[in-house]
Amino acid sequence: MAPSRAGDPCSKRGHSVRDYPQSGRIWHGVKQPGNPWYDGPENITQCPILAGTNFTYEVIFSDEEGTLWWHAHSDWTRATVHGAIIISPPTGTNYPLHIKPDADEVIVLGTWYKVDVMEMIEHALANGSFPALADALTINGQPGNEYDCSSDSIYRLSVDIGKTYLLRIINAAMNEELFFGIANHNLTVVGVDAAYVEPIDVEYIMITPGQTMDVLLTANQLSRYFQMAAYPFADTNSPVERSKATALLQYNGQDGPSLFPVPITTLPNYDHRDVAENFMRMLKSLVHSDYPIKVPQNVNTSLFITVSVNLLDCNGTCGGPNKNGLSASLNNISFELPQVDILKAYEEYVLPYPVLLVLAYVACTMTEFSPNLIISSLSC
Ligand SMILES: [Cu+2]
Repeated sequence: MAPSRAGDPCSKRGHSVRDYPQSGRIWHGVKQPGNPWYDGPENITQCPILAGTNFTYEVIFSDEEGTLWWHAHSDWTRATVHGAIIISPPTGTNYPLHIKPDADEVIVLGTWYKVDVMEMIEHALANGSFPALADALTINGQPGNEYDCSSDSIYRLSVDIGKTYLLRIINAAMNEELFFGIANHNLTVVGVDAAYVEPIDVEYIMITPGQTMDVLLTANQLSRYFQMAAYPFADTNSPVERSKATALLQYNGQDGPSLFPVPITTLPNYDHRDVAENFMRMLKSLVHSDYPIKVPQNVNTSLFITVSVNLLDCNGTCGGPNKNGLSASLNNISFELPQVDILKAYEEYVLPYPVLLVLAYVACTMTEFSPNLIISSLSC
């Protein structure tokens, strides 16, 4: 997607995803005030884009600055088409603090499946089982040299010594929280989800699915090649991906064999929970006069919200743990699409959209658990 300026509207044409009968596009993290009709989830805020047709979205940017992304949004179609949204500071202004990168680079971390992801998730939903694990993790579409036959197509990021690069890192993986780092290079995180944060210097980041991070990298080393890697963090008993995607940071004008890059040794074990938690605790919004943070000072009500994947007793017929079925919930209440057609109700009864959402919520909370309720909320 072409770079946008903060506050600009923008149009984008969304085509149906090839091979799938219907889809939508979501502008992940764009707040779109008063514009939910162009947000993307089909049958909630828009009709699906049918195969062979297209639909032009109007995307409204407000106070986002930095990196976001878009993706197909029908069940698991986001594993297929997705891309970066880059939002520059408004015309006439610049990045806050001392952020003056010499160049930008988008780094998309992803997952790759050999199976048809839509067939696979349909099977998992019907069966109450875990969805299949990815066949590979990827960095800008390439799995790297730790997978068979992938050395030739490894992703390479070329840099000049002495320059600073703004890496716009997007975790587009379906479910994996990922550690990411570059051998012998510190990273300075300056933005998360298109909002600036107090800069933090780290050896690696931990980025969750759907999240974006703007990270400064200074090319200050003397070898030719350095390994970069993405590796899952998962402190769970559920099946998890345990492979590693690799790529190369390569210095222009330096010599050295590419088969033996300086290896990355600082990534923690996949289940290193303290490390992941410490990293998340370090992230704080930037306090800056040009970017005021309006945090409410008085809290009237505390909300306790538990996000879970429950086990559903289905008399030994399901494919989850101990032949139970998996079912996602918020505070032990799962979601099922309401019988009311929200779009139609809006058109025919002209109820305000918030009222319809409340009605939909009431309808949903009255719904009993059923095995096919692992909905796309697991994704975004
Ligand atoms: Cu999303």
